[in-house]
Amino acid sequence: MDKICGKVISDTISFAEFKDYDGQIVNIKGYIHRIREMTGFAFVIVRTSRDTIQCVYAPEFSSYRWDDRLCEEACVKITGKVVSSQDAKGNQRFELQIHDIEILSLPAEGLPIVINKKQLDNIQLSTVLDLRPISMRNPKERAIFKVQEGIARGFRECLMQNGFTEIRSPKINFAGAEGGTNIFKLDYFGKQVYLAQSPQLYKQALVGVYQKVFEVAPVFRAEHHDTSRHLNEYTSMDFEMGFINSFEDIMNTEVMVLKYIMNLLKTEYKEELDILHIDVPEITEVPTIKFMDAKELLMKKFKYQPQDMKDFDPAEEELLGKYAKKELNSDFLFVTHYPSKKRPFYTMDDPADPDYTLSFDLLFRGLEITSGGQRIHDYNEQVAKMVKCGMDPEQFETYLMLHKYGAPPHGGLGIGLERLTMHLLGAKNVRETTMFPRDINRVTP
Ligand code: AMO
Repeated sequence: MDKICGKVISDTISFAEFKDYDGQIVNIKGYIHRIREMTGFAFVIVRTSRDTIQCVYAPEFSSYRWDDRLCEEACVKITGKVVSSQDAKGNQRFELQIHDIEILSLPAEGLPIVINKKQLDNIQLSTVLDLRPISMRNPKERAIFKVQEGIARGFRECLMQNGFTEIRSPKINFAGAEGGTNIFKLDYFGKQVYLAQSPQLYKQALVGVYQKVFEVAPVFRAEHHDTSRHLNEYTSMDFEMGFINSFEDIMNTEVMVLKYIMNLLKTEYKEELDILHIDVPEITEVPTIKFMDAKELLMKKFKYQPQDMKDFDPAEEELLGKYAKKELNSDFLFVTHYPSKKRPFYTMDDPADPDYTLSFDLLFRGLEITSGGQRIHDYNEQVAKMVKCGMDPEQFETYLMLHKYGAPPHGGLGIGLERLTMHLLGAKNVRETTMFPRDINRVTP
């Protein structure tokens, strides 16, 4: 009987390993990204998981005979010799002198768009999204989501290193956590349930178990409008921490996490940052401003007449972003103490002024990327707030177990991964930084 012992033997090397194999014969596997036929030789650019590798074919150093079936997007195994040289700036460059090409698979058809340029030129976003499985093969598109991987990885790594436990909350829920009309209703064997708007109720419950928890997972918002910053499904990076001294502990933890993420990107995602020309923000400290002071600033300094004194519109966020950059030299700005009427039922009111809350948003280059704050931990206080919000506490019996049976002072936040990526890249539409976006008009691919 054959047995599988988990020993993985690789017969190929990555481009990063080329420097260790200078002058040696190696194998690589990948897609043919481009073929450039020259007189007497040809460049075959091979796209591997993260790189594009220049391979050179010339009959003088290869007994291989060119196969006319070779074409773009053919999957191949290439055997060749690693050859190094220096470019004009003195940097070491590597290429592969082809000795043999084995065709592993051939595409059935030619691609409907050109993907082998540096970026997708003159292709509308809707087409890029319609063709995501292949448009993402373009090195620039691919880099976007590698950077996004780095952000989520940094969030997870940093919190794990700081004693947080990773949790999994259900996405089919008995009630909404965030209020509002943007909730998807679901028929669950004849019963009405809802798709999770956030892991809020569960991350709070689990503070009662693990004290510090986090989750990176999809959440659902039935957004009725088509905007450049709203998705119907997005990835929420949440954490919740117990035994806090004040809601500033949460903001400090977020700044620590953001510093970690930016540093990780700079060290391990340099290639992608270069491809995307990303300007990684320097974070030393993040300024804060109270909500009402921000409103006053908008009115006095920018002569902006707000429509809504309980929240910001996108233009106000943009102005605050400009103010933070120009006057405070920061890409980030915490706005704290939002009005009680605009924050969800679980938010703790400020004891010094109960019309406002111990909550905050974080703006990044003029866009809200985070909401967070301290939560109510006292049972009676939470029940009273629910009643005040017109909710039925009985419906939330399982949520209230936390409060009834003992909850520490606690709080947390949620960061929209796609929004953070969007403003890191300077993209105009959140769909550009969403692998397979779901919006009011799109559920495919
Ligand atoms: P909130 O509803 O403000 O707070 O969401 C937190 C963050 O999620 C992102 N976000 C979105 N991203 C894309 N499309 C959307 N439709 C969308 N809606 C929100 C934003 C936002 O800042 N439970 C609280 C968080 C907490 O207090 O812990 C919550 O979900 O970046």
